[in-house]
Amino acid sequence: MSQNINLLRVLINCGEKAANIARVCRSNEELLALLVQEKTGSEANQRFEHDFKTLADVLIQETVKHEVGQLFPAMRDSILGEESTHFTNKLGHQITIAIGVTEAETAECLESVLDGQKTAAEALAAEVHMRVSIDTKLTGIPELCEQLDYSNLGIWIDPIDATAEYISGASILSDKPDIAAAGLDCVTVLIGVYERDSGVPVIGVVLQPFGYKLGEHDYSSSLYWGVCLPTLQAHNCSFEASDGQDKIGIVSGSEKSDIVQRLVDLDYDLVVAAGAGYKALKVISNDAEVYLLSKGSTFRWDTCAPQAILRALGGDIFDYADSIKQQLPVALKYKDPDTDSKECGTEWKRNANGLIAVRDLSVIKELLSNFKEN
Ligand code: 2IP
Ligand code: CA
Repeated sequence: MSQNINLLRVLINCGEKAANIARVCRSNEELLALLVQEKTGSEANQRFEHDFKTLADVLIQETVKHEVGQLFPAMRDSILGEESTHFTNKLGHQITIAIGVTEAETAECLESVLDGQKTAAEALAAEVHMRVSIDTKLTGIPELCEQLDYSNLGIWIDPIDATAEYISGASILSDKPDIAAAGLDCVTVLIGVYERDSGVPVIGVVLQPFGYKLGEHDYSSSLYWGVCLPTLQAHNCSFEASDGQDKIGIVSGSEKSDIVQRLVDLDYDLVVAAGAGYKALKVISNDAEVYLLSKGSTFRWDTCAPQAILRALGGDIFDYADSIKQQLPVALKYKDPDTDSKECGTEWKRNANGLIAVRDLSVIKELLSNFKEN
């Protein structure tokens, strides 16, 4: 069955459904109250052993798993994300977040997690079961090669990247017109497909659920996709090239000061922005030449999707420490670990050595020759 269904279209629709769920949690009064309780740490929040934002994350992750797993059964067990599906409600009951066959079943499951908040549970379930076909509004989505081996494909999902920005909601601009420093702009949904044998990311879908402001509390998504398969390279990211006047580097607010200084010495005009996905997206959109992170604070779900898009554009995301050590660009890979390391908790999921994301490969060459090991 999956031969006739286009995986990219399915992922685009899943991403938009994820964005809908993210938006609903901020526009539905009851759901927003749960998010805000979390922000203020009010007593009411103690009702949940897990925070509400984690519920939104898990729900999105499970929705994507459910939809892709149904259409592409060979991929079902290789759809991975950050969150576990187990929740404990205030009565101490363990509940597994599961997408039901019907909307009512999903609502019932959510209601037990949400401690009887029926309206909120129903609003979320309605989004989960909504039919989304945003792909039909888009042009240029390619047919994928028929011989795609789905059993060799895995998915990393970050349902809501930059969760702190998602909850706070406040927007803060940077001093560059097209780069936000913090807030809803920095929130992204990241869905990346990688080849399990080679570990190479091949399809990426990145959405900003709050990409376009339509009204005071009304937003629509901006959507970016890229495919970099051996026989097909395609994307929807044809942005104007930068004017070459400023060399912009984008970094985390927690980047080490000596790294920042090195970039400044290389004439980078540095911008601090929240969200690993957002920073990579700013490289995709030509607003920054490089996103450099010298430490291991991102995970596979943060990078798989934007890396696939960057590869479709001729760029890539590289392992920071390894590339410097070898004085060669070493791309991040997503190979499944052996059983032993899987048992070591989350460590194998971390991009432990930091990263360098570029759209133009000449940028990494210059960086490597100037970032020699101490
Ligand atoms: C986070 C989020 C943070 C980022 C961190 C990610 O993911 O993107 O913003 O830190 O690396 O893991 P920074 O903003 O300093 O780059 P999440 O919000 O999903 O935990
Ligand atoms: Ca993340």
